[in-house]
Amino acid sequence: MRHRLATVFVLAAAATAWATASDWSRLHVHVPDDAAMQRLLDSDLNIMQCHPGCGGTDVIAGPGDEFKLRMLGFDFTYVGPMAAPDAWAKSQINRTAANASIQSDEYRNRYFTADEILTFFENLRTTYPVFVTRRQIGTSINSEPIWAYRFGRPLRTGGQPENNIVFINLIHAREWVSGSVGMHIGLRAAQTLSAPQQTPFLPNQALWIVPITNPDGYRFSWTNDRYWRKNRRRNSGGSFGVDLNRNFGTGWGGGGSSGNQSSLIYRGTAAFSEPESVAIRDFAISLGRVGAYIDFHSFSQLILWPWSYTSNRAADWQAFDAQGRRMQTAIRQPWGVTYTQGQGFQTIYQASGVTPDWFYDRFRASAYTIELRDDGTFGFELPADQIRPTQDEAWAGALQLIAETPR
Ligand code: 0X9
Ligand code: ZN
Repeated sequence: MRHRLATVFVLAAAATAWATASDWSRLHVHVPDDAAMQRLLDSDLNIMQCHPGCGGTDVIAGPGDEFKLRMLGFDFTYVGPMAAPDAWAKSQINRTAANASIQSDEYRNRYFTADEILTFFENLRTTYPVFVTRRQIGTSINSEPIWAYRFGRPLRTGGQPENNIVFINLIHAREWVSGSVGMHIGLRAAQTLSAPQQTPFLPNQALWIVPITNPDGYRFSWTNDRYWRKNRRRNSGGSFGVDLNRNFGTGWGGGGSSGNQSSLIYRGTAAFSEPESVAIRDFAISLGRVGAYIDFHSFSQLILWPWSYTSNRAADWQAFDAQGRRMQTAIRQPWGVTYTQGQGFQTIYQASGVTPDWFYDRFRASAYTIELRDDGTFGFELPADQIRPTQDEAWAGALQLIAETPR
């Protein structure tokens, strides 16, 4: 009798697990041409990304999404189960208190919440007060401050104008390893500045890091939906979110962005309609000179340079190509992984209103999107044991760019 009860219990548990797993899946959708890709991107389906030569894209499919795909006329294959979007949040309910110490390796071994990331940066500021300062550059839709941290020697009045390098992290909420990379680069920058014989920084150079560009979205990806990408704007039609990386002014409104408010790549009502993009824009303009820029995303292991909104070559495309190769070589050093480099438009897909196009347009900065690990095996849910190598790769690439930015 006890046996039979146990069996019934196990079966019931298995049935529950199966029901949960079967509700969400990863599908590989066949995309025959650019028009079909735009159609998919204009829908409200949750797209993972198209990789070079993938001939399609993966979709995070919930209940009803397979039907939608069929209605839109797409063929697809089943790749595997996905966790429900709120499963992560549920698993965090009993999570123990934060340790955001900069002395421990914890930030290399697990993902940090928004509060932990900010505490980590505040710890950097109190530990290295001479070299690390901060500035509030704006406020999100949900009234959260957006911070930029400056890493550099103290400003000398009357000295040469600063040549600024700007890195931004977590513009896309679900790309969590971007936040881990921001912390690592911040710590390494502070450490090298306080050991002058090691520092790559010139006396008039400053590195600015925005640890969490999209704070509302990032918090939401922890509490409600692990696959959330956009900000948390309430759109006029009732849906939520503008893709901040389609909201910048250069090429705004073009291909590879969407006017559908429910789309993952919804561009907003106008260029710079969102407070988070305005924060980045006005902050950069206030700096006067920006020599280099990186926007850290995941995933696909890519180094992308302008333009992304057009297939036209940038005036400096040969310099980008050469520098991209040097960054690629640097990034390969720590773990032997090769990041593909090239112009954004041709290397992955057209995208209009992205941040590096604007930084290049406005400042003629050496402006990049770096897509961190992995190659799509785990995608946004990169296992924690890959945080450290990803951080090493990003720091290697950053060092190369910093060393090449004297102008
Ligand atoms: O689509 C994006 O915004 C970026 N990829 S992601 O999967 N992290 O969302 C890439 C933007 C860079 N440029 C081009 N797509 N050309
Ligand atoms: Zn992204």
